[in-house]
Amino acid sequence: MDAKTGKIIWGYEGSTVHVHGQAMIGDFTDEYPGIECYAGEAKGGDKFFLYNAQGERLSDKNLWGLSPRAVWWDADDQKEIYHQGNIIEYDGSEVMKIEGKLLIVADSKKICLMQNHLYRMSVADATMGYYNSPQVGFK
Ligand SMILES: [Ca+2]
Repeated sequence: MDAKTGKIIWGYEGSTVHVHGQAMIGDFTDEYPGIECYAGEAKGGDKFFLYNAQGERLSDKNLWGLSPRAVWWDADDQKEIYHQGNIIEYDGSEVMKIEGKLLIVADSKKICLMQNHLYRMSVADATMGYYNSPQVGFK
């Protein structure tokens, strides 16, 4: 959607039953500029959707279930995917299985996420209803 005009730029043209509210967005690969977005159907639907920012459908497969989480894990510019206790790269390779507490020192720095207005507002929003991963206003 064009944020300035409200005009729909691209979307899924087919019918759906119930697209699950726990979709996931993030920049997972530099193969496509910008963010990718992923969602799946629940409650009798069986479709899955993975799109790039240009509206090209990259997959119709169930890649990460209905509630994957986008996370910055290894301090590079792309996010990784948290799914069922595992950190996974976009290409499906496993980064790590999460067991107990971890301390990982990054070799790059980002600003404190709570200093980013969009992220701070997303955290506030996430505490008021269905949880969705906070996003930042920068890449
Ligand atoms: Ca990308």
